[in-house]
Amino acid sequence: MPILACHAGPRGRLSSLATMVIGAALMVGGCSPALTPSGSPAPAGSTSPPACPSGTPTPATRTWWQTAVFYEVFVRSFADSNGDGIGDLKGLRAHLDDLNDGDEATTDDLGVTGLWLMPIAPTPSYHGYDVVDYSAIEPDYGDVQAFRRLVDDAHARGIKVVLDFEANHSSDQNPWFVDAAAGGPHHDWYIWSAADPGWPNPIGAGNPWHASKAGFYYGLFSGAMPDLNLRNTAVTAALEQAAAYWTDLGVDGFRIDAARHLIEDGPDGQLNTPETRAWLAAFRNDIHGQRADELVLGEVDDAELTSASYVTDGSLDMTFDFEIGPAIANAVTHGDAGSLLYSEGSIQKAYSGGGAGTFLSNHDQPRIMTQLRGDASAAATSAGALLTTAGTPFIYYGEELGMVGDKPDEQIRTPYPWTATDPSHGFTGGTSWEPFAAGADTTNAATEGADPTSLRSTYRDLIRLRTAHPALATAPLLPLEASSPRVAASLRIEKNGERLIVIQNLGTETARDVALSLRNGPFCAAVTAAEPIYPPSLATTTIPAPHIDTSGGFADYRPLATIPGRSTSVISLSP
Ligand SMILES: [Ca+2]
Ligand SMILES: [Ca+2]
Ligand SMILES: [Ca+2]
Repeated sequence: MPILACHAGPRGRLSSLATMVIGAALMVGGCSPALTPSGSPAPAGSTSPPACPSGTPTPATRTWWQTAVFYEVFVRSFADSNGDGIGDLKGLRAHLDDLNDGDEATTDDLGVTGLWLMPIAPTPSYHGYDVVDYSAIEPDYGDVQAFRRLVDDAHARGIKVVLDFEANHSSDQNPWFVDAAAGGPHHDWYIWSAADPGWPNPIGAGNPWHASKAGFYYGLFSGAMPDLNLRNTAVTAALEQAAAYWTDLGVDGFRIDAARHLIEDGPDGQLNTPETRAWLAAFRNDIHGQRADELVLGEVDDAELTSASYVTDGSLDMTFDFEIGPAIANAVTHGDAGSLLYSEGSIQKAYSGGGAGTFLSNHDQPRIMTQLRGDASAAATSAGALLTTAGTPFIYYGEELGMVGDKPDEQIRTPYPWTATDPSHGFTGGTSWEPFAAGADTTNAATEGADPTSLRSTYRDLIRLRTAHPALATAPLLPLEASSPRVAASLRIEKNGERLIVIQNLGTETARDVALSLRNGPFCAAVTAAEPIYPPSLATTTIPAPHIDTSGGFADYRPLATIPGRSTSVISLSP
């Protein structure tokens, strides 16, 4: 338990329970009178905050996906219902209560409010990113009935369902391509050249043009994944029809795979072309025409300013930000608060109207616990950053357990260990399609669910915090000056809404007597109370309120006498 103060200082107020805790702390390690939380000092002269603007305030409005916490699921690896060793829709449905049981009174469930399912359409591959039929269910995973039941049960629990959507390329076994390669009516559904155009590959090695009996065809990712010709309106119509099929089944949105690769403009124009953006904008309009609140999200695996530009120009509702995850991991690894606050400021600036999908790692990257070399406190602190910063967070299945895994891809997509029991770990009654990652004896849902200090319990608490305090998702982030370079502190304040201070100690050592300051802040009235809202262990602690000065900010505010290493704390301020 963090130790907050040694005695009640001139401005610090301590509850009797906190005093008892402090008494225990004195017996254990002693403490210094300097470690007293204190409201910021009132300067001499005028001390009133600036005047508030006149007029009737309106509360913030938010779409469902701005405040959602998503969970990315690889269905093949999540839960197997029939003993064939392959995860399926029925297995996922049977475990929905573990993700969110829809009952606010129970707190064992993780509490996520959105699912992103990696591809579930028929495919020859294990991963599914090469689709054979855009309006059907992969037989390994179940059937349409199983999908309907899954969606209905998810909705009943307050969980939205978003599907992966492969607009850029299909499988070479898709009947469209088989016909195209045979010179049939679908020939122009793909991209052909009589001779090899000799284009460079913009994302790696290998000729993006592939030889066939019908000539060379373009397939950026591989010959087994021919790019669709999205200049052909018949192709676009077929994809919109597929989207309508899933919308009718109740899905809440689509995650467009490889969204920056859709339409090519020649050897130097294979990424982020104006035609790609225009296609996405039209597709998004079509989806919104089907249902206005569906989320159209895109994978733009590019620099932050580029991925954000698809949102600011209206091509997509949301794109994944590929910079914040590595920035969090780096800041936590090095205990560097400045770089975390810089990255949080940068994503906010790039996504000026919101729409950032944030994540620590996904199905294409080494798992975050592997990136952090198994450092559990670093993983918990990274989760604290992800789940308190602006944007819509996506948790990759098993990340909350601390699952490990590195390339090749199969090793970062291993089966989910539900229990400690070898050899199937509650995932299957048979033999799992892929071995479990190392450590499943302890890194599993049951063991961690029973341990209030586990990484899963930390995720669960942080998800609950975020869901209860939507300002964490949508309020502007104002960095605070902290007297320790390892302490990242920020103010999250919404007009007429919540006002929160997030404090993270990224270092491994306890930080003491840290002063927080905000010059020229947004306050236009005094703050009379400060209440700890995270972690749960701070609940009984009394925290002084900051003194709002004439600049609308505060100076030398010491809300916590000690800040444990690798910790996340959140304080709520009241007028
Ligand atoms: Ca199965
Ligand atoms: Ca619950
Ligand atoms: Ca393409």
